[in-house]
Amino acid sequence: MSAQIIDGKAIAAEIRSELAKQVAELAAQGKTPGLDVILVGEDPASKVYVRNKERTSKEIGINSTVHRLPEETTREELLGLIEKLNNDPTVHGILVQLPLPGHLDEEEVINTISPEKDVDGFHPINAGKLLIGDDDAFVACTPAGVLELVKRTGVPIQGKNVVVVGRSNIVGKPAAVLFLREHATVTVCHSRTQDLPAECRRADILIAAVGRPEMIKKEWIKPGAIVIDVGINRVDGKLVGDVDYENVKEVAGYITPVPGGVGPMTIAMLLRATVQAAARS
Ligand code: NAP
Ligand code: LUD
Repeated sequence: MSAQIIDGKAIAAEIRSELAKQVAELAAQGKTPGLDVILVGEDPASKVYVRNKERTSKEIGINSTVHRLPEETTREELLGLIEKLNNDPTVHGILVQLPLPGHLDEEEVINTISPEKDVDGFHPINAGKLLIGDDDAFVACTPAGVLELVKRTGVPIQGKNVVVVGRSNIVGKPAAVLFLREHATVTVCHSRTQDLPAECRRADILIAAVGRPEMIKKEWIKPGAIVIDVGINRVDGKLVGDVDYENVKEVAGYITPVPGGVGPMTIAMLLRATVQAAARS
């Protein structure tokens, strides 16, 4: 038996069309959602992602502005732009695409974004609110997308073993907290984990966010498990995930492809957060 493929691209499109209706309602009240994205430098992957964010925002009626700044942008220029957007009532969401060039301090930049406009959910106020269970928080878009994909399988999460491989602040850690909130039993693995295959084999829901091409093997998968592949790795000009997809899909119950899985959901969740921010304003 072969796994059911979770079509993130189609689910993201469905969510966007629901959001388009909400955007129209907000626009009728004079509250057209505004999303400003800041891209510093020329990272090729970042350019693709930002272009997708701009295009999908516009498609559903969000007022999207991309600020494309040169690599040599100074700290003062970047923080100045963020302050300006913080004070602009037509801007509901602010996102600074990561990674930033090395001379800019990501933590300082994120801390400068007003928490009420931090649609990425990266500001310590939002990360902290997620941790303590405050529902007002903006939740990091990639983990929010992962949860949405799992929910749409219809498989109950409560009581299940969720194993998250990776503990970054933008994916692994918030994913673990989100699934804990759904009453799963959560294990977080990382580069010092002693027996990663054994930990993975206990997973009813396995979330891979490592950044190592096809690292997660068929033998590590509990038959019937839900496998969510967050990884995006470029190998010989091709995109591959952290999961050995062709083999793992023979054992898993559900699996996300790369591309067409989590990536489009990250953007859909960003648009959802922007609509939320505008509705609250
Ligand atoms: P990251 O900050 O580099 O974190 C990687 C994590 O994996 C770290 O916690 C690291 O452990 C762990 N790790 C590394 N090698 C390992 C190994 N051999 N065994 C077990 N754990 C290991 O990466 P990230 O930002 O979370 O991103 C992870 C992947 O997701 C990347 O491929 C990225 O491109 C992709 N991504 C996709 C989306 C999307 O929308 N689809 C969004 C964000 C990221 P330590 O903490 O011990 O170092
Ligand atoms: N920084 C993100 N940096 C990187 N994939 C994304 C992403 C769309 N501040 C901030 O947007 O949320 C963020 N906020 N991130 N990411 C990764 C991360 C950030 C990654 C992939 C995609 C956003 C996406 O659309 C497509 C897919 O998987 O199907 C493929 C796109 C392609 O490269 O062809």
